[in-house]
Amino acid sequence: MTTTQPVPGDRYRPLAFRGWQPTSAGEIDFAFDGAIARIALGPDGSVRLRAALGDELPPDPHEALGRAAWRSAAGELRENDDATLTLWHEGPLGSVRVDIRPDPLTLGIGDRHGEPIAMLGGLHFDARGGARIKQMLGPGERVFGFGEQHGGLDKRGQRLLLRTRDPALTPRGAMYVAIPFYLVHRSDEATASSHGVLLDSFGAARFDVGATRPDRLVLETDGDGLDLIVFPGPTPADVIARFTGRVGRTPRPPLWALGHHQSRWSYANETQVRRVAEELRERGIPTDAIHLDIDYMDGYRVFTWHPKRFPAPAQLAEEMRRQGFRLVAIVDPGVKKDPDYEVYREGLTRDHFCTDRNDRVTTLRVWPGDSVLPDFNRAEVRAWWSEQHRALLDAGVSGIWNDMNEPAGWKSDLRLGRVMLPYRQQDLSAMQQAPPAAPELRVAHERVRNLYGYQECRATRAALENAHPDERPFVLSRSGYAGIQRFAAIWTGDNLARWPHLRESIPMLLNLSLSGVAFCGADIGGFALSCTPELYARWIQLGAFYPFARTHSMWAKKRQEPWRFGPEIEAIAKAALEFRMALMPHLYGLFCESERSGAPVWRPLFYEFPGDAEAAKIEDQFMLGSELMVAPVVTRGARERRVYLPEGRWFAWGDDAQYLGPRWIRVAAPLDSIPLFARAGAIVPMRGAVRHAGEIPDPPLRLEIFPEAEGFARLVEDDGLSLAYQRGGEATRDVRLRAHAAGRLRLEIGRREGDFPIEPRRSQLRFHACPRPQRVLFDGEELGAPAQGAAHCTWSGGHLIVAFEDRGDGAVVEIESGA
Ligand code: MIG
Repeated sequence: MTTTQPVPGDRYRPLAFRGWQPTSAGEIDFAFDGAIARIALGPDGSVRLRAALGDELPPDPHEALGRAAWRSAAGELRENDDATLTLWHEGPLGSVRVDIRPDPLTLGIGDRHGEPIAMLGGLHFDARGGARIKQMLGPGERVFGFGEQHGGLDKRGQRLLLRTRDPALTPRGAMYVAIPFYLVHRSDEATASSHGVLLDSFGAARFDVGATRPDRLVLETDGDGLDLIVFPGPTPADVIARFTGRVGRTPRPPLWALGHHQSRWSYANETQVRRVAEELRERGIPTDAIHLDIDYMDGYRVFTWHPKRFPAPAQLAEEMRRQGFRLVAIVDPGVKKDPDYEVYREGLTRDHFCTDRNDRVTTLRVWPGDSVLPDFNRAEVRAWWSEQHRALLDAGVSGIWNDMNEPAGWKSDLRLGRVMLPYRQQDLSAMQQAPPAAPELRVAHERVRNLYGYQECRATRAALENAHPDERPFVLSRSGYAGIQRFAAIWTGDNLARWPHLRESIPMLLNLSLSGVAFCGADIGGFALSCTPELYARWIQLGAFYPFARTHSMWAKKRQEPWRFGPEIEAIAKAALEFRMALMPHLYGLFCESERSGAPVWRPLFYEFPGDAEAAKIEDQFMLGSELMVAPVVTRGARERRVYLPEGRWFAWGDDAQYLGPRWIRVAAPLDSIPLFARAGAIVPMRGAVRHAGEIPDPPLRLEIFPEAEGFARLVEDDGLSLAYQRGGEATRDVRLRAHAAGRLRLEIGRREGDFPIEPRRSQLRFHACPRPQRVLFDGEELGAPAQGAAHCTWSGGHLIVAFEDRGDGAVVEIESGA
């Protein structure tokens, strides 16, 4: 028997192997001296490895997390002559093969043809049950994901700590969100393949991503052993579909939540809210929501309204609603320690707050002064917290913004109007979480810290569901864990109004997207420090494409509404947001797709072009779905930029200039423009710009068509607000582009499926780069110039527009240009 030699001075000790045996569920258990491990295969071809000190694994955490239970697939097992084992599974959802060496435990994971996927080994434990394991990294492999992180797109060469934390304006170290998931991608001509790894650890986790040894990725937990799942690909889309199948996907948001949100710390009274609303409408700047930061509360007591600043919140919300604005209110987890405050009193009586080892309720200094923290890991605490939201929801607040939920606090007070003091992270390591009645269930805060915001958002989402059972909730969160997308959108916290932060928002949001969080965004214009006009222009141009688009800023800086930077910048901001509103059918379709498959809305180039090694390096361009590519300007003073175009034909948005990739090009990017490209074959559903989700666009629908031999789009329409779509209340239509012989183009619009009625309306098709046609046929009938009621077409400047009476029926358009 061989044992791994301990590294001198290493806190981890090697494992002495005892034996293995299959379980009745088709898993394999491995016994070591003082430790146990289990390998299980999932029906989708994923491989789970759990290990812990002792002779029993801790209970599966799915219930605590509200996830679906893990089901092991019945794998086939073979014992080989050399004392190794082969475990495999083949099924409709996925296939995998694992070659296992029991001593020392090593897993070689491969696909069903034996092509290697991942190699893991070197399992060690420290005395407290923290585990360490290593994954081999091949020379061409890049490592993405890890949720919300500073730095570039590819994390190879870095050391990362995943522990939820308020980095307090220092762009370094652990962040608010901890998602211990990564995607390994290899792209070279011969083999492009991806796989993903989730280290399901609720306490701090460490990753050495080839920093110490370039060919090793070292994973470490702080306790509770190891629970790791490898998700096979081969494409990035396959990996993310499997990963989100496990941890959950982004439910379809209400349409209004996809509009622009205007926020500031704080619109601190009703007059300010009214004024900003009025001005947004007067100036015609599209916006759907206004956020209320902490000053709406009475002495920062959560679930209260300040009696002077917000004397009539219900009336305000109602007024806002009439103008097409929703209100989103901030909620912090810290409950003011104040014996006259109902939420505190009740929570205390019911033992709902986190306590220390001596059963004393833990206090933390936050906005209201000394505060206590609800223990969201307990279902009864979550239910109680949900109920508290009535004070806000009854008044007509539509969405909840969960801040400070890492949880964060400090020792010195920060007040509005005073100098900003440096934050200090309170040391919460001694905090215990569990009902005092059941001391054996207590868990040290550090062991479950990363779940704090996740569980809070779970309660918040339930609050909205309870109040409006047939509406889609909107929750925004600063902290989160793997699967947070089931409950909340994520914004990336306090950034600075500086160019590097604009630039960095791209890889940060792309990695969050790859980590399952489709609905994400950064504060447009930067949170802290004052923004320059040029930076704001570039930021709102990019931010208009963020899945979650919110302008937000801190009190100690110049105001940041779109008109604060002069008329030229205001016009740029307005145009950017109008474009977002016009693009909404496309954006919405992407969210619908994400709900179904987990596919991110924002995608790095390699996601769509997995075999393109150059694409894998690009971190200042991104795909918005699979058809559009955005190449924002993120450099001060730049009025042009280099753009990488992967394989295929591309159209520049605006002038329809065509390029053949793969190649680098240089494009002009004056201050009022952001380079955007459509892939040939793209069918991009758009509509007329509106100022908010409640307005009726004109035209209601226009398909932007970029001709190619083949193209496909799925149009999804529903009421944008309720859950009726889950009961058939949506209309989907497949649109296909088929170019036959040269000079002939055919577009087929499928019949509507689903129950959502499409009221008769004038929809449009716009064919780009289209030579003057000789004939245009609509359902076989030749079209002429505009005529009342019937379909008609107009051609000018290389665009052919077909307008038709759209009742959701199928249609075929044929264009003959006789070339
Ligand atoms: O201690 O609520 O990231 O968006 O404006 C700061 C005030 C607390 C931090 C959030 C920020 C919010 C601010 N909050």
